[in-house]
Amino acid sequence: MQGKLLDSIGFLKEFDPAIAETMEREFIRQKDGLELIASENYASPAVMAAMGSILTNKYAEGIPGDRHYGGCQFVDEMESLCIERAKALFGAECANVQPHSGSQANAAVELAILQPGDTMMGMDPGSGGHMTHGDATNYSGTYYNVVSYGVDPQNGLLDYDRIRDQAKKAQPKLLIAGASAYPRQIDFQIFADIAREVGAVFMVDMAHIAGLVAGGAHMNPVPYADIVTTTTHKTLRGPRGGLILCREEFIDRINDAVFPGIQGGPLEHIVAAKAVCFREAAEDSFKTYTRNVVKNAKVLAEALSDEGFDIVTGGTDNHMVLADLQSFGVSGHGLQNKMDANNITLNGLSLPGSATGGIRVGTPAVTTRGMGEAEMKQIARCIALTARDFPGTTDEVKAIVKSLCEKYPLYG
Ligand code: DSN
Repeated sequence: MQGKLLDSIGFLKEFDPAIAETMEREFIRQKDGLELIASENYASPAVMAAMGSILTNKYAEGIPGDRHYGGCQFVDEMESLCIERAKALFGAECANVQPHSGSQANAAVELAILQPGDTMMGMDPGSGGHMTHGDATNYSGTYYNVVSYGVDPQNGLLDYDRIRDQAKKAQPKLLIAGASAYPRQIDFQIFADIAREVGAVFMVDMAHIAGLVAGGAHMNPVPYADIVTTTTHKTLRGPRGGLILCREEFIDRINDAVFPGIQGGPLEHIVAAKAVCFREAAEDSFKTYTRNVVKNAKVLAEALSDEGFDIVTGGTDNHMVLADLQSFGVSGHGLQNKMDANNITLNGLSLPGSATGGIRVGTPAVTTRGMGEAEMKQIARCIALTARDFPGTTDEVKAIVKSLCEKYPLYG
C-alpha cells in the first residue's frame, strides 16, 4: 500500500454533508467488516489520489498522439506511460487502457472480432463464466450466436476434451477462456490449441486472476492468447476499470472498437490510477502479496472442509474457494444474507447439480489487510458458525470479526 489515505470524506463534509455521510458509513462498513467477495479489494491511497484528480476535467477521445480534442499533450504522456507499464507488467505487445470496465473491454473485443450473428464460445455463466461471455440477458447473448461450455458436474472441473469436441462442431469465430467462479488454474495452452484447430481468435478474460498473473502466482495467458481482457480492481488492486492486451495485428481493430465503437471520452483520471496500479503491481511486495493470497485461499479451503463444507473441486489454485452448502441445508443466498448481518460479505451462487447452491469466498481483500493462515481458520469458523446458526452464534461471530478488524486495520 502506497501513501496515507487522503481525507476526502472530511473534505466533502463541508460541501455536501449528505453524500459525505453515506461515504462515511460505507467506510465504517469496510473498516469494521471482513470482505470475502472474491472480486473485491482495497485500492491504495496513491491509486485513489489519481482517481480523485483534475484529470477528470479533460476530454481526450482517441488515442495518444491522435486525439479529437486539443490540449491533450499531458494526458497523452500519462496515457502512453500507462500503456507501456501495462505491456511491461504482462509481457504484451499492445494495450488499450481505456475500457471503463471489464464488461466494456469484452464488448469491445467482441465488436472488433465478430459480426452480429457470428458464433462465439465461452463459459456458461451458470457454471462460472461471466455474463459478457454469452449470457442470454446480456448484449453478447443477444447479438451473437453463443455456444457455451460448462464444467463437469461430477468434479466441477473444465473438461477440455468435451470443449474441443464442442468447438469442432460449433466452429466459433471467437473462443473465450476465463471465469468469475472457477477455483482452479485454467490451461491456456490447451485452449490456444483448440482455438488454432478451429480457426478461432482466442481471448482470455483474466479479470479475476490478473493480480496473480502480475505477481507470478498464476500462469500468464498473454503468451497463449490473441487478446486478453481484464478488470483492474480485483486481485490487481487498482481502480475500478478495464484493460485490453493484444497482439500487434489486433490493436487497430481494438482501438477502433473501444472508441468510437462503444465508448466516448476515456476517463483519464482512471487511466492515471491504472498507471499507478501497474507500477505498484510490478513491485516485489506485490509478488509476496499474491503468493499470500493463494496460500490463504488454500488454508481457507482446508479449514472450510474441516468444518464440514463440501469444497467444489476439492480445493483451490487461485484466490477463491467455492463451497457447496447441501450438507448445511441453507441456500447460498440465505447464507450470504446471514453473513452480511454478521459483518462478513461473500457471494451466494448457484452451482451445477446443487439443490442449495453454494458460496464463493475470496482472499484478496483480507490478505491486503495483512491476515494470514491463523486468521483464515478463524474466518472458516465464522462461516461455519453462521451456517449452523445456533442461538448466540451471531454474538460469537461478531466478536471474532471485531477482533480481526482491530488487529488488521484498514488503511492503518
Ligand atoms: N462481477 C464480478 C464478480 O464478482 O466476479 C465479475 O466481473
